[in-house]
Amino acid sequence: MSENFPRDWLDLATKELKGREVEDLTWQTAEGIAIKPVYTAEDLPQDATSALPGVAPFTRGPRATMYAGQPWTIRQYAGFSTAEASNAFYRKNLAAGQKGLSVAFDLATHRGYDSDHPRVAGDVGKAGVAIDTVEDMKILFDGIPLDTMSVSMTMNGAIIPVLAMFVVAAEEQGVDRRQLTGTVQNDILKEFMVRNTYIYPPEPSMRIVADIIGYTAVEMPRFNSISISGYHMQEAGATLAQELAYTLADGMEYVRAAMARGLSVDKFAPRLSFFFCIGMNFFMEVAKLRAARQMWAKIMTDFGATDERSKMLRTHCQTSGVSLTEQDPMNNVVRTAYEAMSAVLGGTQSLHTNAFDEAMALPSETSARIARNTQLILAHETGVTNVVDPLGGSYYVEALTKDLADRAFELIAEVEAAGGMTKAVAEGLPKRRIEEAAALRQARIDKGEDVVVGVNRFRLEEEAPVEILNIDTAAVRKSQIARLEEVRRTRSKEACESALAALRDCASGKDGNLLAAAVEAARARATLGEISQAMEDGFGGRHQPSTSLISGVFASAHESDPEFATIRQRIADYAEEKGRKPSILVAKLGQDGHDRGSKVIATAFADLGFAVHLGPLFETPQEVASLAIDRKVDVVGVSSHAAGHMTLVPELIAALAEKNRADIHVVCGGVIPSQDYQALLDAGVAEIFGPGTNVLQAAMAVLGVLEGRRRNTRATERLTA
Ligand code: MLC
Ligand code: 5AD
Repeated sequence: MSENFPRDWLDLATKELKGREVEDLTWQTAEGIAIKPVYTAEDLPQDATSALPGVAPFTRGPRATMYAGQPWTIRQYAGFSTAEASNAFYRKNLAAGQKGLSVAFDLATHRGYDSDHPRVAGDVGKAGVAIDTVEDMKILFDGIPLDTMSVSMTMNGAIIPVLAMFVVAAEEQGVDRRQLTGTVQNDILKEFMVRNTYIYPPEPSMRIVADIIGYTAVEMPRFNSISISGYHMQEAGATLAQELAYTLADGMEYVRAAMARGLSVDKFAPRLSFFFCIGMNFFMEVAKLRAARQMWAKIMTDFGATDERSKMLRTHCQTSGVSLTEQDPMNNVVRTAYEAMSAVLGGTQSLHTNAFDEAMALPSETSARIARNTQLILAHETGVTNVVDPLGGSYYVEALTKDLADRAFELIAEVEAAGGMTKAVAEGLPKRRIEEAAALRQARIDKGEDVVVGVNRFRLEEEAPVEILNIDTAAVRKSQIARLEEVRRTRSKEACESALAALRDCASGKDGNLLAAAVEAARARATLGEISQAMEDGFGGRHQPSTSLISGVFASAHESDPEFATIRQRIADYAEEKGRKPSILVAKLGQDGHDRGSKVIATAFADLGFAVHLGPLFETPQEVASLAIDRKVDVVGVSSHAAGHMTLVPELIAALAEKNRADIHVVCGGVIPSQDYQALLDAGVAEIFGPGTNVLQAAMAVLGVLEGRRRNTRATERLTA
C-alpha cells in the first residue's frame, strides 16, 4: 500500500505518526472504497485534465456556464393540511426568495384514496397536502402563474390522476399544457424498492411510467416526465455507490420501457431528470453527482442517443433527512448547510434544504425560513456561484469520481445480470442489499464507530423544547369531505361515469394513453379516488407486497461487542425461564410506508433473540390488533414516520382492549415529537423510542416492559387503584 504514496511524503508522515502506520490512516468507506490520507497528480484519471463543463460526458456539469450563468433553483419541498393552507405557504415562500415550487402530497393522495376513505383517517393532510379533485388543485395554484412557475410534484402511485388534475387546473387558469414547466417524480421502481407509495403491481405501474413519458413528450414538451430518484435509497440506508447504481439502473429500465412503447430515444430522453440525496460524506457526495453525469452520458450513448441533451443528466438534490437528529436540533442547521454546499459543488440544478426540526415534524414557518435562507446565503454571500465546477481537477475528487463510477458500474452489472431492474426489484436484490447496508450503518452508530454529534458523542444533559408544526387531521378531513361532496353533487353524473369507463377500458386493454384518458375524467370532475379505482379495476387489483426479513447482519457487526453478548444472554435467560422467546410484532399503521426503521429494529431484535413478526404495510389498527393476537406476541412495536401515531396508536390500544387483550403491550418508535409523549403514555403506550435511539438499549427497554419493570401510566394507575 505504501507504494501508493510519494517517497518524500511517506518519510515525513512516518516521522509525524510516531510509530503508527501510514496504512492506519486509510479509511474504508461503506461503499468499499479505500480513501487514502493524501492524493497527488498520480491519482488523476486520464480524462480529468481535459474535461470541460457543458461538454459530454458532463462530469463538470451539464451547462457551460453553470451557476455563473444562472444559479441553481431554490426549490423547497412543501405541502401540508389543505390546498388553501399550502397555497398561502407557497406564496409567502416565493415572495421570500424561493424560485420553484415542489409539492408534497399527503399519504392518502399518494395511495390513491379520497380523503373520506376509511383507511386513511389518520393520514389526511398530515405528511403533505390533501388533493381530492381538480377544485383542490386549482386552489393549490391560485394566484401562481403556471405558464412561468415551474412546479415539481412528488407523486408516483397516483401520478395519473394528479398530473391529469394539474393539466386541467392549468387549462382552467388559461394556461395551455404546452407551456407548463416542471417535473413529476413518476419513479415507481424505487417505490417497490424503498419508498412504498405504490398502488398497482409492477407491470401496469411500468406502463403508467411509459404512458406519461409518451404523453408529455408530445403534449407537454417543456415538462420533465420523470425524476429518477436515488434520494429515498440513501434515506433507507443505501451506500452512495448503491444509490448511484440503482438510480441509473432504474433510469435504464425506464428508457427501455419508453422505447418498447415505440418512442425514439431522442424524443423523450432530454426530459428525463434525476434526484439524489446529499448526506454528510462531503467529498463523496460531490463525486457522486459528477460520476452520475459521466455514467449517464455513457449509458445513453450505448442506447443510441445522438442528441447531446439526451446524454445530459440534470438533477435535483435534497439534503439528507436521516442525517438529522432530534437531539440538539440546531446542529441540523449546520449539517444541512454543509450538505447544501456539497450539492452545489457537485453541480446540482435544483435544491431542497431540510429544516432543522426534520426529526420531529414537518417544517414550521421558522425552520422553513432558515432552511431556505441556507440556500440564499450560499448563493449570494459565499461566492460559490462565480466559478464553474471549482473542485474540477482536485486530485481527490477526480479520483473519487472515478472510484465511485467503477463501483457503481459493478453494481449495475449485477442488476443487468439479474435481467434488469424490474426483475431485480421483483426478486428483491437491491432491497436486500440496501437493508444490509442500513443494518450495518445502525450497528456502526450504536457502537460509536460512526459519530453523530449530540447523539452518540457530545450529548446534551438536557434538551430545550422546540416548537413544531401540528396539523389537525380531523379538521382537514372535515373540510376535504365537504368539498368532495360539493363536487360530487354539482358534476354531470353521466359525463363523469363515461370518462371513468373509458379510463377503465384503457387500463384493461393495451392501447390508448392512460394520462390522456384521465385528463378527460379529471375535467368531468372525477375524484382522485375514483380515477385510481377505475385503473385498479382495469388492471385487476392493487399490489400486494410481501414482507421479508434479513438476518445475521446486525449480529455479525456486533460479533466482538460485550454489550451485545450480555443482552443476547439476558434474552436467552428470559426465554429459558418462560419456555419461549419474547415475541414482538413490528407494525406499521396507516399509509406510512417508511420502513427503514421497522426493518432495522426487526432484524436487530431477531438477531438478539426475540421472536420477531414483521407486519405488512398499510394496516388499520384493527388489523394490527388481530395479527398481534393471532401471532401470540407479547408486545407490538409501532414504527411511525408520518405523524399518524396520535390517531392510530390509541385506536390500536382500544382495539386490543376490545378483544380482551389489553395485556399485549404497545411500544412506539420513529419520528415522534416529545410533545406527543404524554398523550401517548396516557393512552397506554408502554415505551417511546425517538429518533437516535440505540437499538441495544431499546431491546433492553422492551425486555423491561415484558418483565414488568416498566409500566405505562395507565397500567400503573390500575396497579395502585
Ligand atoms: C439553466 N438554464 C440555463 C442555465 N442553467 N440556461 C442558460 N444558462 C445556464 N447556466 C435553463 C435550463 O436549460 C432550463 O430551461 C431552465 O433554465 C431551468 O433550469 P434547470 O436547470 O432545468 O432547473 P429546473 O427548472 O429547476 O429543473 C431542475 C430539474 C427538474 C431538471 C432537476 O427535474 C426539477 O426541478 N426537479 C425537482 C424535483 C423535486 O423537487 N423533487 C422533490 C422530491 S422530494 P429548459 O427550457 O432547458 O428546461 C421527495 C421526498 C419524498 O421525493 O419522499 O416525499
Ligand atoms: N413538507 C416539507 N418537507 C417534507 N419532507 C417530507 N414531507 C414534507 C413536507 N410535507 C421532507 C423531509 C423528508 C423528506 C423525504 O422530505 O425532509 O425527510
